[in-house]
Amino acid sequence: MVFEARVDKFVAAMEKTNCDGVLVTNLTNVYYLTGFHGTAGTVFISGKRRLFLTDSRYTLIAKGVVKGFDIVETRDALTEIAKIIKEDGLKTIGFDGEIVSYNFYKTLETVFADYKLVAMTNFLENLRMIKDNSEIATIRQACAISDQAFLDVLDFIKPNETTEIQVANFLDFRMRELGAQGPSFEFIVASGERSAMPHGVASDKVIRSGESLTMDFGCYYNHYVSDMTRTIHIGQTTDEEHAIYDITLRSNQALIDAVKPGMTRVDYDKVARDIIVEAGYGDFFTHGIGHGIGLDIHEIPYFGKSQELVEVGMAITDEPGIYLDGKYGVRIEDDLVVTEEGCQVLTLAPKELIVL
Ligand SMILES: [Mn+2]
Repeated sequence: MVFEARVDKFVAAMEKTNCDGVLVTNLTNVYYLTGFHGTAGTVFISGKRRLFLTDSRYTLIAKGVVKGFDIVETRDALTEIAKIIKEDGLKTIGFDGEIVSYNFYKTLETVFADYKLVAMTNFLENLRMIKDNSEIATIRQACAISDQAFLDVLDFIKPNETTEIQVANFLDFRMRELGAQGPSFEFIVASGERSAMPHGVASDKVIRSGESLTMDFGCYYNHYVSDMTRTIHIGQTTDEEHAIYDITLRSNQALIDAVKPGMTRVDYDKVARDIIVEAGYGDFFTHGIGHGIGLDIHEIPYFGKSQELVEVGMAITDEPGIYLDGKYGVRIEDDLVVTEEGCQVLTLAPKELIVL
């Protein structure tokens, strides 16, 4: 089964570290390892132990879902773990590195005072970065839901009437109707001058004829996200607007054409950025080209500076944009999965300039 295979990978990776036990408290990572979805779940894995700890609210759920672990009911998981492993002879314990609070760390130091503690930066995240076939199929379905919602919102928008928030709510509701669990982040719906803000979240502004409209949205489907952006125009368009759109689309497509395993992550950014720089708008593409997606809307890999490589099984975004302050902005974002041959595009909604 998929979760058992992940635990095996986890143990193999743990054996390459100097930790003889690892504590997992990030609930997304807990889900990845066990299939448990809830607000209280802690995993501890060592050579000898597979512990899953939760409180009484979740014991029944855990017994149904979590396989291959001893399920322990407690409201104080850390103390319970320390008690259980007392005689195991462990020396060094790793913990989920980047997401713990200072208070939590102080508690760790107290409860595990007899051990050396090691922050495991990106330990689980590195495993999560390469998606298996079932994960890719799930992300593909999340993207299909977003594609359909995009087509449907085109009929919903009434120029000079509909507000950005109404568009965001429509997208959210429509995706839920199509099987989504909910939105994967707070949608960016930015019209007119607001579209020059790369992250202009939906406001109560009315979308007017003659404006551009950027919609950056996505959903959770069976725990996995989609993340897509389309920019459309309402009513009259100018030649400049067409030109800016065309440059952004060429940048997005150039990257799709170039992606292959083994390219560096800095090149992944550069392929798309070069198109915009050569067109004279390099200063107006003010953010990174993309990020990993999966159980989280933003996860590794990130691009830009890293000489690390693009690998088969990564699910990543391709989202160039051009933002002209005081005028408008354009962003086109697709989700891709890296294959042996190159990549597959998971978001299939049309990208030619749509003018309503
Ligand atoms: Mn994105």
